[in-house]
Amino acid sequence: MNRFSLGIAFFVVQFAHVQAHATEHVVEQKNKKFVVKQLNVTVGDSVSFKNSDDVNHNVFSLSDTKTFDLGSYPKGQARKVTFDKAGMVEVECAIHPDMRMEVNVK
Ligand SMILES: [Cu+2]
Repeated sequence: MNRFSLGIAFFVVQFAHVQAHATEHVVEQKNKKFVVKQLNVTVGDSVSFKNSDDVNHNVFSLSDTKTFDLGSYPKGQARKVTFDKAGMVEVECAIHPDMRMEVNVK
């Protein structure tokens, strides 16, 4: 094995390691609130936001760490976002301005 292929092999092993340990968290939206106010996750983890209310919710963030917009969706649906960078992410609902939570990515 030459130096180059050794480097590739090392990269693949590292990548597999990260993938194997990525966790999918679930945060429910219920009674017009995120059921968790603060969530600690590891870089590479994803969070699935599940709407358990009779009204539509939206999930978005304008944070520098992770900017996203999952759009609006009804009861029973869940949409997922992966956090690939460390930092604090404030998550909001565009329909209900009081709905907020923080994801702390470490
Ligand atoms: Cu909402």
